[in-house]
Amino acid sequence: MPHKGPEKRPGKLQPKPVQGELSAAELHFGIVVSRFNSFITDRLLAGALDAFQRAGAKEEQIEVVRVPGSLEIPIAAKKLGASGRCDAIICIGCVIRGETSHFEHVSSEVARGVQIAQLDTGVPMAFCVLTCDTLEQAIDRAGLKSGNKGFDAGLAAIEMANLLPKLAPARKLNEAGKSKSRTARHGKRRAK
Ligand code: INI
Repeated sequence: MPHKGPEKRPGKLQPKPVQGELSAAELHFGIVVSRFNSFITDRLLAGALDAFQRAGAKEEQIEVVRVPGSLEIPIAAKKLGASGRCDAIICIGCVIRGETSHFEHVSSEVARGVQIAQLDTGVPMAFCVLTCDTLEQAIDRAGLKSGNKGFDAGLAAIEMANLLPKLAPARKLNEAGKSKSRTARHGKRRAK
């Protein structure tokens, strides 16, 4: 699946952007799915799997982990990220506003937890936890009027899995075939 190219602007610098391809070849993905509101989360999971399949992934490249509710997603995602098995992880949940403030606690903590998990592990985590006022809003985002957010998260996970290795520290081979860090190459210039 090719990216839509950037608009060409004559007379301006056009550096080539660094970005991840939408190919799942040779990658391993984790999907952490909450069982709470499974009517919605199962549809989001199907959307994510559809994105992986279209990008060429096979079943053995995908690990699905089930947790009771959205609050349990961050710890499972962090453990899975730390396992070193996954190039990217998708976090799927659905929080629907009720009559108490529970909604606020669950939705803010899961977002914070997933962000911490991806920064701590360095494994990109696509955030697919719907936070909706009504069940209808959730249904719309799980395959109806507003598309399937699981599919979108699948594409984000594939793109990030391909992007992050390109952002690793620059290395250059010396005559002996050994890699030399960018700092070593530019150290002399910086020291002036
Ligand atoms: N979990 C959800 O995933 N969605 C919700 O809407 C929700 N509400 O509203 O309560 C919810 N609660 C459970 C929570 O995520 C934990 O599983 C539970 O508190 C046990 O730790």
